[in-house]
Amino acid sequence: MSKINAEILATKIAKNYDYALKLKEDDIRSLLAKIRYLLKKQPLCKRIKTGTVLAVGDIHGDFNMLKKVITIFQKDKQIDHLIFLGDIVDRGSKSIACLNLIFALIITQPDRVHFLRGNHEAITVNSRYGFADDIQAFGADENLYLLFNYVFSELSLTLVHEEQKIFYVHGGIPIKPCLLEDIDKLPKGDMQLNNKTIKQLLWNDPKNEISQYEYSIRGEGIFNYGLELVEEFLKMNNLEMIVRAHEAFSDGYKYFFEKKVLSVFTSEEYYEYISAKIAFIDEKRQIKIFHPSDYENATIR
Ligand SMILES: [Mn+2]
Repeated sequence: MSKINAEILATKIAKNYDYALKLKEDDIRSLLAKIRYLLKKQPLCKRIKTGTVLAVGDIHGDFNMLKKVITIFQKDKQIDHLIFLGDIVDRGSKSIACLNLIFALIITQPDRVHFLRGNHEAITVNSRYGFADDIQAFGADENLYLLFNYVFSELSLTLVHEEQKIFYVHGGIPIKPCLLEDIDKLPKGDMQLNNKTIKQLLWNDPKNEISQYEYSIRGEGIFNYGLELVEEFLKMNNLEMIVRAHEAFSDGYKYFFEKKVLSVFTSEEYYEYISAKIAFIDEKRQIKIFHPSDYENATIR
């Protein structure tokens, strides 16, 4: 274990977000050791019983947007849970700082801050889209890069909010309908997304024009899912809705299947044509969707 106290470091970052930009390799290793310890105890399908949620889509290294989101979460006493739907790294300029900040929040408020795994939290993807280069530019070696990816492989894949009856996930549902208990039985530590179900939870997309499923142009083992498949999954798990991320719509969000699926996207740095959005969802599934700079004008959508 590192000599640096992760709790003290996390508290410092939670008070001054920009401190996440200044961490040394030993600081990062200390945060990672603590996070690894916390994640070991977490199931792959996390459950929360009640409380309001702020749902955040892909961040992709957009540190300024992440700071806006976290400022809202810290200020507004109405928000109980902050759920990151994955894809924190790659594409944008500050993947490492984004992770430092999110990890610090998890360490200081483990019951309120949730980080679900995205398809970019996998070594097969982040070796190619920026994160591996960021680690190299930071001056760290392969070992730190592997440690990050090991931690990613321990992240929860999904979260179920029992009162809202909402299933939170990065991509969506697998084509073979599964129970929440089946998700808990999936293997932890799958760094390369070798498991077919894990890959589909993180990669699949909803598509209005189909009812069951079809192959996706994204690649092998990835599918688009339709309304019938969604309804079957929701029914067998006593759920009402899916909230996911993974797709960059220009409005920053999109509903599918008469609002049974909501997609949100929260990164702008790499995507000039996108207006980032986050979603505030109360216990009764009333949803406000807004830009992180425009919280005052948040409206029900
Ligand atoms: Mn994605």
